[in-house]
Amino acid sequence: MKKAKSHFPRIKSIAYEGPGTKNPLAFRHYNADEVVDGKTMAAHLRFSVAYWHAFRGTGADPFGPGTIQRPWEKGTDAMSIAKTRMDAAFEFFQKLGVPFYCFHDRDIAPEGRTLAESNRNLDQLVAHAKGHQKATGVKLLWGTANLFSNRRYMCGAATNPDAHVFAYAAAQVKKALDVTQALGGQNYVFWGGREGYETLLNTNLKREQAHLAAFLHMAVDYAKSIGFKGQFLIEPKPKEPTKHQYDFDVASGIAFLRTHGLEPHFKFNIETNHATLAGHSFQHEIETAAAHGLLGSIDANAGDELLGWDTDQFNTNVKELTLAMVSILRAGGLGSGGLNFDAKLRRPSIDPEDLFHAHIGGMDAYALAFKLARRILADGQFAGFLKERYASYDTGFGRDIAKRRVGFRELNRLVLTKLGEPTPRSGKQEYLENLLNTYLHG
Ligand code: XUL
Ligand code: CO
Repeated sequence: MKKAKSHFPRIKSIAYEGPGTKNPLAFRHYNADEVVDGKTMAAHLRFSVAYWHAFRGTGADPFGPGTIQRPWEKGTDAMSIAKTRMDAAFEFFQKLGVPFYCFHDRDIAPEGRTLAESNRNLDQLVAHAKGHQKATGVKLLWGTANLFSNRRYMCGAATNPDAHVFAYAAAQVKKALDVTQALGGQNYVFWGGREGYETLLNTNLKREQAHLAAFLHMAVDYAKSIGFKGQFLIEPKPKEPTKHQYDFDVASGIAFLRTHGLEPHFKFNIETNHATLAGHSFQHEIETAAAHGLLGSIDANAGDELLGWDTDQFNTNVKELTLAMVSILRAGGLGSGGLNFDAKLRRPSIDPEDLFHAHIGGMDAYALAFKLARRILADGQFAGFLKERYASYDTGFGRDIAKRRVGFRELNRLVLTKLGEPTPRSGKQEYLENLLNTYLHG
């Protein structure tokens, strides 16, 4: 590939300079090559840049068009702009030092007038991406299809009342799977932004959910037929853009997967801001998935406590991330998943340099959280507390309960003849919160 001109001429590769550095374009905690437990930090954290925000985000909101104008978005030919944009993207990935990126089909190549034309456009950009991946070593964490922007999907894709739209979506996902496989994508994500409803007056909820299940079974069958080995991921979100989305949260996702025999084929891609929109903490969603062996990947971002929508901000809340990392590490990590920055710049953050500040902040916050979580787990104080708290289930009648060896009759007899009234024990929440703070703030 010929050496193109730099799109970020003023920015050098971002280096690790340690916590003492005053350089805002350096890492203070993320040291990609540092080996921890036989693996580099890069391999532990598996950071990824989201193409749609970093390279398609314009800062547009419902009250005004985009504010972010990139120098590489020049010209009138959509295909050549797409290629130059991709050149800029890979320069960014490389300078930032992320091992992965993620995209929707329509992020990287413009949609054509027909599906065949869209596919041809995509093929050209996939060939371009292949060259860049080879030259830089940056890999595809996951691919996905945009089944929510085009007006044909206004009433859903797989849950559309019109089977014609279902068929179109199936054809689009077939291609997206081909493309993800061609680029060595390690996962494939289903986020059903419009798989839900606005009103039950026009919606057959049961049929729509059955159609969604049929769609996902078709995807599983097709992936098998082409030998795609990547992990399928469901990304739950309760609402937005639809009023009610079917993959509401991890718990309802598990029920859906089990009901329709899909559980062996899927794990969850958990997004921080989606968790909070569902009324959960980020850690709750991670723990719920982990409890079922279904923790797959993370869309790393944050909401705003005062706003009730998906603000997709970069997360610099070390406390929230430390708790999340404790749960992720306790679950054995993310496997083929990673930490994908599904996060965007604020509307007034218009400098190309802001892209670096945003990702550096997100990566450093996660790296610090990773280190703190490892210390918390190594010290074992919280684990010891938990073990003690449930110890009554480890022996005697408690163990019989856990092993389901006793029933109401036996326990009734036991309480009446031997146990009597239980002695309440403190939950020690304040003590534990203070203990957590000793790790966060010394
Ligand atoms: C939207 C969202 C999507 C998915 C991929 O809220 O998170 O960008 O991550 O379709
Ligand atoms: Co997401």
